[in-house]
Amino acid sequence: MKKVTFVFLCVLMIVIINSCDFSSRNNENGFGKLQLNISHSIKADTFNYINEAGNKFMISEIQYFISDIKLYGKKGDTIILDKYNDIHYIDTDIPETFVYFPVDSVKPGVYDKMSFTFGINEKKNKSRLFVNPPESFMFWPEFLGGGYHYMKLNGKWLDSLNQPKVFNFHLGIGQNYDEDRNVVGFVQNYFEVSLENSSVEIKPSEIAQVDIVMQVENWFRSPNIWDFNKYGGKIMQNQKAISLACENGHDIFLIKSVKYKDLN
Ligand SMILES: [Cu+2]
Repeated sequence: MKKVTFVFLCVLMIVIINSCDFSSRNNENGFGKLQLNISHSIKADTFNYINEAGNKFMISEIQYFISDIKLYGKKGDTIILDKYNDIHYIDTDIPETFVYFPVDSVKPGVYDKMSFTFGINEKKNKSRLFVNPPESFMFWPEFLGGGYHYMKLNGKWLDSLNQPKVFNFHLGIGQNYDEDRNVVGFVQNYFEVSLENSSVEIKPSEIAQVDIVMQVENWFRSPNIWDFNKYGGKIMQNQKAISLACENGHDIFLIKSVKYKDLN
């Protein structure tokens, strides 16, 4: 019995030593990593902003998910950074969430383009995926399709009588309804954001730290001019509005700069 335990321990040690060796060799071998540092263009809680439809507005908070960062190589190869922390939550009230550091080791080289999913794709966006807050607070009601909000963008606008009104610009799974307002189907609204000028070089044993900004005003800009007086404060049960809002998401992120930091 003791002999068996001893042999087992020996095997275990070999496995551990080998795997440690492998991971350090991975770094030495010169794989790099990518990190996103996210900021937001708007100061919260002030009515300093006016959109293209002429609505004066303020933002109180933004909470959202981005997932599955993709890097597009020169030879048409695509890398998806989806090991373990493939879904990242960002909350304008929680500065620690502004840094997204996927664990994936990335082959060094110049990548032509970077993109990621805004929200969570249908395979992964299932109820009870997150058990702890703040992520769990993002749940999307079961009868509206379940899973999680892609984004909660909350604030107020001044209506046509100049009265402040609350808006919940919330994105997630949409619904199709029949004439009696029964849900007859669901619509996946997550989308891919391709970053402009997002050629990025991954250097051996270094972290490419990419600073990106969410240009919050762009949610209301193009191709669809967003008028809060037209769409109202709640859109979670309005697939038409959600889909127009998601179309506006194509240019919300801008790359500011790329810095490099030693991996070790
Ligand atoms: Cu909501």
